[in-house]
Amino acid sequence: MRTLIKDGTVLSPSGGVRADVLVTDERITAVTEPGVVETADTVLDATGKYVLPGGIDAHTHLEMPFGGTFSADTFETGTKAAAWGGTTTIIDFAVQAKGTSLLSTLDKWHEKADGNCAIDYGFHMIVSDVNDGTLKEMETCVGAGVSSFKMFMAYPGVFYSTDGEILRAMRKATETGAMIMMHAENGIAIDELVAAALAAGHTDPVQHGYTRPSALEGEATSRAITLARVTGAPLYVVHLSAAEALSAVAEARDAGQNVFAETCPQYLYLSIEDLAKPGFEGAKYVASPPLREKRHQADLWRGLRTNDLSVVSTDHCPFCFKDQKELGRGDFSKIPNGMPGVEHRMDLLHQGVVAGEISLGRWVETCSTTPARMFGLYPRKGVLAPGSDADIVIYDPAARQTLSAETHHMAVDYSAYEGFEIAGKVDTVLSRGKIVVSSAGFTGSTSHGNFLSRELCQYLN
Ligand code: DUC
Ligand code: ZN
Ligand code: ZN
Ligand code: ZN
Repeated sequence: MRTLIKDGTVLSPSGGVRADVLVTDERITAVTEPGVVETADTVLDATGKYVLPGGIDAHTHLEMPFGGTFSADTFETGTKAAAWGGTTTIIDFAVQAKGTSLLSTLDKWHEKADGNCAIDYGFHMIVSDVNDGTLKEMETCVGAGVSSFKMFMAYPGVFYSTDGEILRAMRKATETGAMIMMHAENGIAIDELVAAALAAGHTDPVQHGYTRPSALEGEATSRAITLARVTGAPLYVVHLSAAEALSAVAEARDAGQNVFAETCPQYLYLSIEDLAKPGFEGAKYVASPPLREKRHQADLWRGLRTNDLSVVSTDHCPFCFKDQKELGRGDFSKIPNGMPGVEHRMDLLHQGVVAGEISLGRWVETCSTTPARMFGLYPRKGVLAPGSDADIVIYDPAARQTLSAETHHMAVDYSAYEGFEIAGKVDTVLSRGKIVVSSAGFTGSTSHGNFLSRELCQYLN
């Protein structure tokens, strides 16, 4: 079965060229000058459109347990929504509960995901219980294709690890070549600020932002970088939101340390003003780290241009406004932490291209090529080249759309981007050669996605 995508502008980190892409079964078999291959079983005309490697969202939480509830998207609904938005790979987080093993956690996540994904998927592992057994199991995880481990400097009593525990896990990461991913917020200090706010009767959603100041993200990021330097471990700072944290990352990178960071669309486009919306509306925007003052946004865009921010992921972690965010009415600290976004990352970052914040090349690089290399999936994913999986997005920059909960495909009852006008829209999506989204709608299947056993990060000095 051959599919020819002809007359489009093929994008890569170095920009765009007019080219045709030939797909044979699940792989790309040729990228040629226009017209070289004359016909195929299916011919897709991409005139006036971009042809790019499918998006890779390296940070999602599907069916994630949180305080007695679960994030609202299942692997089925979440991966379908991702496909609608031009994302053809996700890396989701398996969550170790305290007192359980990493390998039983991994089994559990395979049970949830296997056979239920519309696109290919991998896992990171959240380590919340550092002990000799866990450290040993990290090696087995790496062998099983789970080569990155998230730790938390926030949430004391739940996911939090002490500096000593982080140090031990980092040593193991150095030994195995695995990546340590860090939620860098000073949770000990934050918990004091939260308790003080509640004691003073401050219960509204905006308090979530006030009690998690950007300085405490900067402090934790610097500390994580220091621990990584002492141990030699590669470090990837997840969901970076604050200028102070970005400065720390930039300084470490300038010094040649293996430190990387991602940001998320919500930190580029939304702010604490959304958290401060009247009534309980702000609960829709509760995520950690919190939405910041607008002044941080220009720094984050600059970080994307300079590669101090290498990746854009969504931290997709949706909770319904009506029945889940409600848990925190009257106590902001009980609002489930997370926002929906897996469907809109490619569109929102394309807006950054339209606005002149980033180039077309950086759009593809931060949303596909770099996540593939960062997490050991390249060149199978993240590039349109012979031999690569035919995960391909045809994107129409001339189309227009308005984001809304009425039309999105995520299983959540609100949109964080309600009413946003977007220049550009996904036209057609192929996952391993199969057309899964087109003008005919979703034509994939939720048993199509394969588990991706990942190699190590491909950027280490
Ligand atoms: N961190 C995440 O990465 N996702 C959801 C909540 C959190 O604290
Ligand atoms: Zn986090
Ligand atoms: Zn997350
Ligand atoms: Zn719901």
